Amino acid sequence: MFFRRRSAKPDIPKIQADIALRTAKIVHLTHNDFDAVGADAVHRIRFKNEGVYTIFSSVGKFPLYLDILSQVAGNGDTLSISDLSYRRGIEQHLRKLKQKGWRIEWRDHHRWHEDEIGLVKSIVDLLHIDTGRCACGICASDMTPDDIITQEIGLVVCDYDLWKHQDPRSGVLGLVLQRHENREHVRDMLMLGVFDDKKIRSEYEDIMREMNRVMERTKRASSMLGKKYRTIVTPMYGYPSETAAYLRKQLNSDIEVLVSQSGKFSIRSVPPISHKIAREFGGGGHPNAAGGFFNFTFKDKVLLRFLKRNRWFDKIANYADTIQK
Ligand SMILES: [Mn+2]
Repeated sequence: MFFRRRSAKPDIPKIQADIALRTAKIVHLTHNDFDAVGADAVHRIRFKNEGVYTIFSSVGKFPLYLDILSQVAGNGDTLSISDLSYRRGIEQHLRKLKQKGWRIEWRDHHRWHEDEIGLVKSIVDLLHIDTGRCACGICASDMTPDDIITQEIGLVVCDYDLWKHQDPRSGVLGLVLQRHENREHVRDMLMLGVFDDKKIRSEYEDIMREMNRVMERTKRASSMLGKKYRTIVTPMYGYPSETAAYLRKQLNSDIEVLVSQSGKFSIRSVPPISHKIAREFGGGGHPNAAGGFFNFTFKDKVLLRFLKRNRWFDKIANYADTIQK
């Protein structure tokens, strides 16, 4: 299978019931990658007595989950948000959550505007943003500063999330967590201070084989565009981070844009301008890695699938060329 299985639609009534009937005192709403899984392990170590109910969310579904939560009474329990960044209009959900009796803590490492920080800070109980660390690292030093295991989890996750790649354990775990069904297993191992086992190994080897096929296929489909920057734009067949790194090495590009069938795209760049480019297309992120959204028509989708490119390819490459480093 070349196309990655799309995650199933969230079962909203079930999540609503789970939250309403929860015994856990902490609801942890987080992203769906390695950073989020590490942050969840930290939460579960810190709040082992209080109990943690976890929601792993894509960036796109974040407002939906806040909306679901804001319909349930908080009773003084804590909603802890991690590794998710500000979205326009999110303050309405936060206000409603406060009215419903939730304590809100938010830890993130994405880039926020000053006015966004001010706005959210005026509503939530705690907002901690640190762009120099991964979200898991922020949680570890905030929640369990004296715990040896969580400090090590933070180090391994930050090594991956901040693209340092010095610790061989981080590449393996980051990749294994591209399969969401591995999340609970890896998290439970992390909580024990275990970073490698038989299941993690065999998943890694299996994913490596699949990924090599995907990277070759992406390379064949890619277009080299741009004047100032060497910008590669290509359909996305999975593994965006690893594929972008592969394309950069193979084709000596400055910017890599991987576009999915829905119009969602993932961007990586050598010059620190990814977040600026993404912002132009309804997204955001970090200077060297970000994501956004093209408003695809039906024709755009057909062209992408069969011709491996459409009008948005030139649009984003041309826009990138207008940005200074
Ligand atoms: Mn992160």
